[in-house]
Amino acid sequence: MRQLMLCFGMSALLLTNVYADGYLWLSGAGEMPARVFRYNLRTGQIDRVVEPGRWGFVQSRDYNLLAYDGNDLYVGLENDRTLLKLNPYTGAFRSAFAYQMCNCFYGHHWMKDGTIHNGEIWRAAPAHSTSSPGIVHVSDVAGEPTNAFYGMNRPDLQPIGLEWVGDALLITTANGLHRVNFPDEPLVFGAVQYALSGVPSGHTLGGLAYDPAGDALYLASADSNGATLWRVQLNHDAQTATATPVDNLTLKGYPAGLQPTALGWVPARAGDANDDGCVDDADLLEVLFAFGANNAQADLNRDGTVDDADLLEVLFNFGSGC
Ligand SMILES: [Ca+2]
Ligand SMILES: [Ca+2]
Repeated sequence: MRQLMLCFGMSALLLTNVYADGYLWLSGAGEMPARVFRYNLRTGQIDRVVEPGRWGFVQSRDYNLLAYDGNDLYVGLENDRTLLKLNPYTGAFRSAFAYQMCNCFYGHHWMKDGTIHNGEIWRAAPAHSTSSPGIVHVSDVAGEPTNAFYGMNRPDLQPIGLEWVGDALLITTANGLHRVNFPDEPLVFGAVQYALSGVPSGHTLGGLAYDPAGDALYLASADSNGATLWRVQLNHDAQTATATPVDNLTLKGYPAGLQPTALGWVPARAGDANDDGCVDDADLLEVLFAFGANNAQADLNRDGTVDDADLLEVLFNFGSGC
């Protein structure tokens, strides 16, 4: 355990200021109804917990995060057509709409992670049963039916995490990371496994999220002791993936025993010291009250001190997002 802690500490040092600031929203499968959690890269804390079941929609044992489309954070229920649009910073409810899909999968898909790519919603959907192939479903962001879905030619692959990284569609299964291959025939694809190093073999792999501005791919995994957030470096030619720990999520407030089946990336707004998506008086006060201190919340440029530079970041962005 001590070695593990040292490892996290060292990697945190090495990776300081490497990340683009932002938030990784995590699902938490294993509770009924489930919650979703926001991990803040700047402060290194789980700083928001949302309970979608309180809004009166169908309760779910796993609210699978999809993605941020520039305005909303999309959250789906594990086994229902409803999609929720949330404030991407606070997680507050904004709206809900029906998620169209093929009737043949309704009630049987237990959908997991997802992403928005070229205006379409992609979701990982494990097989209906052990004898049928896994599915990745496609809809569009307005919920209009596309009736497009893709099977896999590998019944043994049960997708959990799903993310586009450039022109590569990646999925995780419980114990492997794969790149999807789209062959010529429609509705069927295959996958090639990448050799994944860094993640302990006892961990179940979960959601994937990609920050295009920082060119950073994130992965969540867990075992019975807790969950870990990783950054993954891909080598498509060598078909390898190297994971480096970003943080021990359970030490930061993510409950042990839950599975982070989905991960969603939302970039931070410059100058937003209190992480509510709006740069205003509250951010100014956050910086002023911490002036001169080593305070991660107010240290917007992550140089270890709250000073003029952080204050200017608030002032230059004042009013943004409000
Ligand atoms: Ca703010
Ligand atoms: Ca600073």
